[in-house]
Amino acid sequence: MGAAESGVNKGKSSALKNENLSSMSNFSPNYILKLKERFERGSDDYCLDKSALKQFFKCSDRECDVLMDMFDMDGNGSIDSYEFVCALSLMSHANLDDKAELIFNLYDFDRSQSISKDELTVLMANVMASLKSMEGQKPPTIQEIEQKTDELFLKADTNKDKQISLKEFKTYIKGDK
Ligand SMILES: [Ca+2]
Ligand SMILES: [Ca+2]
Repeated sequence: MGAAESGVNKGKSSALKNENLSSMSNFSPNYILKLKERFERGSDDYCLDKSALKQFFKCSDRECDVLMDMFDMDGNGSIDSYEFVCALSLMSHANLDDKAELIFNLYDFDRSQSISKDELTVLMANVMASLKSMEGQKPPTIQEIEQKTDELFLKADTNKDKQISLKEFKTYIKGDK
Protein backbone atom coordinates (compact mmCIF):
# COMPACT_ATOMS: atom_id res chain seq x y z
CA MET A 1 0.00 0.00 0.00
CA GLY A 2 2.95 2.32 0.66
CA ALA A 3 3.88 2.49 -2.99
CA ALA A 4 0.77 4.31 -4.16
CA GLU A 5 0.95 6.76 -1.29
CA SER A 6 4.21 8.24 -2.51
CA GLY A 7 2.70 8.42 -5.96
CA VAL A 8 3.41 12.06 -6.70
CA ASN A 9 7.15 11.77 -6.20
CA LYS A 10 7.34 8.35 -7.75
CA GLY A 11 5.48 9.49 -10.85
CA LYS A 12 7.90 12.34 -11.25
CA SER A 13 11.03 10.27 -10.98
CA SER A 14 9.82 7.60 -13.37
CA ALA A 15 8.73 10.25 -15.87
CA LEU A 16 12.11 11.93 -15.68
CA LYS A 17 13.85 8.72 -16.69
CA ASN A 18 12.37 9.19 -20.11
CA GLU A 19 14.66 11.70 -21.79
CA ASN A 20 12.19 12.23 -24.61
CA LEU A 21 10.04 14.05 -22.13
CA SER A 22 12.66 16.33 -20.68
CA SER A 23 11.96 19.04 -23.21
CA MET A 24 8.27 18.94 -22.37
CA SER A 25 8.61 18.96 -18.63
CA ASN A 26 9.42 22.63 -18.13
CA PHE A 27 5.91 23.99 -18.12
CA SER A 28 5.19 26.39 -15.30
CA PRO A 29 2.03 25.92 -13.21
CA ASN A 30 0.52 29.01 -14.80
CA TYR A 31 1.19 27.65 -18.26
CA ILE A 32 -0.47 24.38 -17.41
CA LEU A 33 -3.53 26.22 -16.08
CA LYS A 34 -3.67 28.17 -19.33
CA LEU A 35 -3.49 24.89 -21.24
CA LYS A 36 -6.43 23.65 -19.26
CA GLU A 37 -8.45 26.75 -20.16
CA ARG A 38 -7.60 26.25 -23.80
CA PHE A 39 -8.71 22.66 -23.60
CA GLU A 40 -12.00 23.69 -22.10
CA ARG A 41 -12.65 26.35 -24.69
CA GLY A 42 -11.46 24.27 -27.61
CA SER A 43 -13.41 21.09 -27.13
CA ASP A 44 -16.75 20.19 -25.63
CA ASP A 45 -15.75 16.71 -24.61
CA TYR A 46 -12.26 17.80 -23.49
CA CYS A 47 -10.52 15.33 -25.74
CA LEU A 48 -7.68 15.77 -28.20
CA ASP A 49 -6.67 13.45 -31.00
CA LYS A 50 -3.17 13.39 -32.42
CA SER A 51 -3.64 16.02 -35.11
CA ALA A 52 -5.32 18.34 -32.62
CA LEU A 53 -2.47 17.72 -30.25
CA LYS A 54 0.05 18.58 -32.92
CA GLN A 55 -1.75 21.79 -33.75
CA PHE A 56 -2.16 22.62 -30.11
CA PHE A 57 1.52 22.37 -29.23
CA LYS A 58 2.93 23.15 -32.65
CA CYS A 59 5.26 20.24 -32.05
CA SER A 60 6.82 17.59 -34.27
CA ASP A 61 5.22 14.22 -35.13
CA ARG A 62 7.74 12.52 -32.90
CA GLU A 63 6.92 14.72 -29.93
CA CYS A 64 3.24 14.05 -30.56
CA ASP A 65 3.87 10.32 -30.53
CA VAL A 66 5.62 10.63 -27.19
CA LEU A 67 2.73 12.63 -25.75
CA MET A 68 0.17 10.18 -27.10
CA ASP A 69 2.07 7.21 -25.69
CA MET A 70 2.22 8.91 -22.33
CA PHE A 71 -1.32 10.09 -21.95
CA ASP A 72 -3.64 8.00 -24.07
CA MET A 73 -4.47 5.65 -21.23
CA ASP A 74 -7.06 3.48 -22.97
CA GLY A 75 -5.40 3.64 -26.39
CA ASN A 76 -8.48 5.06 -28.14
CA GLY A 77 -6.42 7.70 -29.94
CA SER A 78 -7.53 10.71 -27.94
CA ILE A 79 -6.49 12.30 -24.70
CA ASP A 80 -8.66 13.50 -21.86
CA SER A 81 -7.65 16.97 -20.77
CA TYR A 82 -7.61 16.21 -17.07
CA GLU A 83 -5.44 13.15 -17.47
CA PHE A 84 -3.25 15.25 -19.63
CA VAL A 85 -2.75 18.27 -17.43
CA CYS A 86 -2.42 16.07 -14.40
CA ALA A 87 0.35 13.99 -15.91
CA LEU A 88 1.95 17.15 -17.20
CA SER A 89 1.92 18.73 -13.79
CA LEU A 90 3.37 15.62 -12.18
CA MET A 91 6.39 15.66 -14.40
CA SER A 92 6.94 19.41 -14.52
CA HIS A 93 9.81 20.88 -12.58
CA ALA A 94 7.62 23.10 -10.44
CA ASN A 95 8.30 22.83 -6.72
CA LEU A 96 6.00 20.79 -4.55
CA ASP A 97 4.19 23.83 -3.19
CA ASP A 98 3.36 25.13 -6.67
CA LYS A 99 2.44 21.66 -7.82
CA ALA A 100 0.05 21.18 -4.93
CA GLU A 101 -1.60 24.52 -5.67
CA LEU A 102 -1.85 23.73 -9.36
CA ILE A 103 -3.47 20.36 -8.78
CA PHE A 104 -5.79 21.89 -6.19
CA ASN A 105 -6.95 24.56 -8.64
CA LEU A 106 -7.38 22.08 -11.48
CA TYR A 107 -9.71 19.91 -9.48
CA ASP A 108 -11.65 22.56 -7.56
CA PHE A 109 -14.27 22.38 -10.29
CA ASP A 110 -16.83 24.63 -8.62
CA ARG A 111 -14.19 27.18 -7.54
CA SER A 112 -15.25 26.86 -3.92
CA GLN A 113 -11.60 27.16 -2.82
CA SER A 114 -11.90 23.72 -1.32
CA ILE A 115 -11.80 20.16 -2.55
CA SER A 116 -14.92 18.12 -1.88
CA LYS A 117 -14.92 14.34 -1.81
CA ASP A 118 -16.40 14.20 -5.32
CA GLU A 119 -13.68 16.48 -6.62
CA LEU A 120 -11.05 14.42 -4.85
CA THR A 121 -12.44 11.26 -6.43
CA VAL A 122 -11.91 12.71 -9.90
CA LEU A 123 -8.43 13.83 -8.91
CA MET A 124 -7.50 10.42 -7.55
CA ALA A 125 -8.94 8.64 -10.60
CA ASN A 126 -6.78 10.77 -12.91
CA VAL A 127 -3.65 10.65 -10.78
CA MET A 128 -3.86 6.89 -10.29
CA ALA A 129 -4.55 6.26 -13.98
CA SER A 130 -1.60 8.48 -14.93
CA LEU A 131 0.80 6.84 -12.51
CA LYS A 132 -0.25 3.33 -13.42
CA SER A 133 0.09 4.12 -17.09
CA MET A 134 3.59 5.54 -16.55
CA GLU A 135 4.51 2.33 -14.80
CA GLY A 136 2.96 0.19 -17.52
CA GLN A 137 0.22 -1.17 -15.28
CA LYS A 138 -3.50 -1.63 -15.85
CA PRO A 139 -5.81 1.28 -14.95
CA PRO A 140 -7.02 1.34 -11.34
CA THR A 141 -10.40 -0.18 -10.48
CA ILE A 142 -13.25 1.89 -9.07
CA GLN A 143 -12.74 0.14 -5.73
CA GLU A 144 -9.06 1.05 -5.66
CA ILE A 145 -9.88 4.66 -6.48
CA GLU A 146 -12.61 4.90 -3.84
CA GLN A 147 -10.43 3.28 -1.22
CA LYS A 148 -7.54 5.64 -1.92
CA THR A 149 -9.86 8.64 -2.00
CA ASP A 150 -11.34 7.71 1.38
CA GLU A 151 -7.89 7.24 2.88
CA LEU A 152 -6.57 10.49 1.52
CA PHE A 153 -9.65 12.47 2.47
CA LEU A 154 -9.53 11.21 6.02
CA LYS A 155 -5.88 12.14 6.42
CA ALA A 156 -5.98 15.46 4.58
CA ASP A 157 -9.18 16.92 6.09
CA THR A 158 -7.56 17.68 9.42
CA ASN A 159 -10.34 19.95 10.76
CA LYS A 160 -13.01 17.42 9.68
CA ASP A 161 -15.28 19.90 7.89
CA LYS A 162 -15.69 17.48 4.92
CA GLN A 163 -13.72 19.82 2.67
CA ILE A 164 -10.01 19.95 1.93
CA SER A 165 -8.71 23.51 1.99
CA LEU A 166 -5.62 24.51 0.02
CA LYS A 167 -3.70 24.68 3.28
CA GLU A 168 -4.80 21.17 4.25
CA PHE A 169 -3.99 19.91 0.78
CA LYS A 170 -0.48 21.37 0.81
CA THR A 171 0.19 20.08 4.29
CA TYR A 172 -0.93 16.64 3.21
CA ILE A 173 1.08 16.57 -0.03
CA LYS A 174 4.24 17.74 1.72
CA GLY A 175 3.85 15.45 4.66
CA ASP A 176 3.02 12.38 2.61
CA LYS A 177 5.94 10.02 2.69
CA1 LIG B 1 -14.65 22.66 -4.68
CA1 LIG C 1 -11.05 20.67 5.99
